[in-house]
Amino acid sequence: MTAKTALISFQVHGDDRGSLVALEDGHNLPFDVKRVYYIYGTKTGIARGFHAHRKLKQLLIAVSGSVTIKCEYGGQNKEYILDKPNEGLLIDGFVWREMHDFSPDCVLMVLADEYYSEDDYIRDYDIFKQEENL
Ligand code: T46
Repeated sequence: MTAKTALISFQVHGDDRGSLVALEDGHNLPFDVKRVYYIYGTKTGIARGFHAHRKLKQLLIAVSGSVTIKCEYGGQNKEYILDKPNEGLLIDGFVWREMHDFSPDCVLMVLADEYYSEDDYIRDYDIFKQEENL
């Protein structure tokens, strides 16, 4: 099975003032971006996600702080710690994802290849497993 999750590193333009990362469609992003959202102020002990998408491609970047992303697809379980503003996790489509262990300063920015649509979500784990095995 083709990998549906992958870490991508971005070039850092650094100088004595600090650092800058640029993300551009058709250059260093794995898809054209239609939507950006960000998750922040997550309370201690709270986990988010617990769903899959039918088609959506997303790139998750912890631009501040850290978060653990748990992914499941094709019988594989993968865990990624995002803690670098110059690193993104690509999640391509049919992957069960959970977000855990947000640091208090975590700002998780997500780039997506489609507009928000609740129809693309599978929020029931049993349905995810059933559809995955079709
Ligand atoms: C994902 C993980 C990584 C919108 O109105 N527009 C949006 O673009 C999004 C993403 C959400 N919403 C609304 C829907 C809910 O009423 O914001 C509320 C919270 O969304 P949700 O509970 O789905 O958030 P998370 O953190 O569980 O999941 C989010 C994304 O929804 C999801 O696509 O992969 O982050």
